[in-house]
This record gives sequence, C-alpha cells and structure tokens, in this order.
Amino acid sequence: MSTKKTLQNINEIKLTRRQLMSGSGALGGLLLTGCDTQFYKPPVIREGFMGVADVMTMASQRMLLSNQQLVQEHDASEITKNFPVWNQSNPDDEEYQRLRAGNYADWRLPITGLVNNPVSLSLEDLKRMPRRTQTTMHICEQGWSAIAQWTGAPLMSVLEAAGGITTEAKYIMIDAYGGWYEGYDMFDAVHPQTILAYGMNGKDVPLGNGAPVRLRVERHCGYKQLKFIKSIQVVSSVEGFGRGTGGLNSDFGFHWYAGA
Ligand SMILES: Nc1nc2c(c(=O)[nH]1)N[C@H]1C(S)=C(S)[C@@H](COP(=O)(O)O)O[C@H]1N2
Ligand SMILES: [Mo]
Repeated sequence: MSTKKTLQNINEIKLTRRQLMSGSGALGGLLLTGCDTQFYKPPVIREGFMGVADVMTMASQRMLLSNQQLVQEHDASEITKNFPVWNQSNPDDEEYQRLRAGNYADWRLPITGLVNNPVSLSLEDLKRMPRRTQTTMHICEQGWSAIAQWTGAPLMSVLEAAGGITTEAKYIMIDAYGGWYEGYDMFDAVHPQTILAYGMNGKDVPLGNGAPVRLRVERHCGYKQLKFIKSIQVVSSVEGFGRGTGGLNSDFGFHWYAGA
C-alpha cells in the first residue's frame, strides 16, 4: 500500500471516536515515510522541565523556549504559486457547513481542560491578539513541499488568554471539524513559530487550506498542521482520545512526534 493511498484511506473512513476506540476502522501497520528518517529526531526533554509553571510565567516560558530552534523563514519571493490543497478540503460536517455559510462569524474556539480560565475565542478575538507572520516551508510526509506565508496568533498567547496552564498540563489536544485531531507537547505549544493561522499569503486562509483557522507547528511534517480547528483541550494524558496514541495519524501508525 502506498503511503499516498494510506492517508487517502484515513480520510475516506468515517472516523468516530467509538470506532477509533474499539479499533474498527483501523488500517494498521502503515509504512512510515520521509519524516521519520529525514526529519524525525526525538525532543530533548530535561528533567524538571514539564509542570514547572503554575501559569506560564516568563521564567517558565524561558525554560521551555531555551534551546528551541526556529525553522528557516523564507523571502516572500519564494512563496509557492499554487500551494496544494491536500486530503480534506471541505469537511463533511453539519456544524462546519453552517459556520462556513455564515462566513465563520459564529465560529468559536473553546480552550478548556487544564487551564486557569477556560475561554471561547471568536475569530475577531484571535485577530486582536498578538500576531505573527512567517513564511515557511510545508513538508508533507507524502513527498511534496511548498512555501507559504502564514499569519496568526501564537498558541502561547492563546493559552495565556485562558489564564495559563496548570501544573498537570502535559499535552495540547486539538480537534478539527471533519474528525481529525492531533496532540502536541508543551515545547511545541510555546514555540514562537507555533501559531493558529487565520491568514495565508496576506488573505484569509482559503477553505481547502483549513478555514477559518489552521495550526502551523513549523518543525513538524504536514500531517501535524491541523486544518479546520474546532477546539483545544489542555490535558495531562492522551488517554481517551481516539485509540490513545495522542493523535489521529499516530493512531494509524505514523510517528506522534513528526518534528525535526
Ligand atoms: N483537519 C485536517 N487537517 C489536516 C489534514 C486533513 O486532511 N484534515 N491533512 C494534513 C496533511 S497530511 C497535510 S500535508 C496538510 C495539507 O495542508 P494543505 O491542504 O493546506 O496543503 O494538512 C494536514 N492537516
Ligand atoms: Mo501531509
């Protein structure tokens, strides 16, 4: 089975949480691709790093941020003319289609779980927050890459808007309309190039590229760049999500950590 076929299959399957947990709909034994040999390098976790912060204080952010490398940012002239639309391009989801029909005016992003003040942010709220613009290369594990400029709110700012994380917080779980979900560690959550992007190449993120908001977590392969974001939960364990591996793609045999 080619890897291309494999991810297409993932998208063709109607993934309900129950199916995932019971294991039906499982593909099993997937081939791993470029990202593991070329890009896979486990994160260096130092003892005492996690759970230091009550809220994310300046000091704890510094600790998480020290030694974190930025990926290369490109010149605007290098932007790819026709950035692909890959896999899901328009989630077959009633709520999503309603939000889309209203131009996402009613879209809300709940940030819940191990945060001090759960909040629900509108698109306008996100746009009022600190913003970051970065021109980066997207590397899909299925063998293509393309450069785009992304604008959005740093995930760290969004967590701060929720009053910061609690001492038990270990992972950020993000659900998407259409059934995808992915988990991320705190290093990636507070990485300066980790943004909730609402802008692409100076315009709103187009439908096929994940409107209204998609994640950019720049050190990772394509499948971690979650589109059509629906909700964020801060958790201490990935148990109870899907098949319990911490993300849809790792549920199907890909590396959970897909970064360089
Ligand atoms: N919700 C959702 N997120 C997703 C996907 C998807 O199908 N659904 N595909 C992933 C993969 S494998 C890649 S390469 C990129 C593709 O992003 P693009 O459509 O903007 O090129 O989104 C990632 N995030
Ligand atoms: Mo991908």
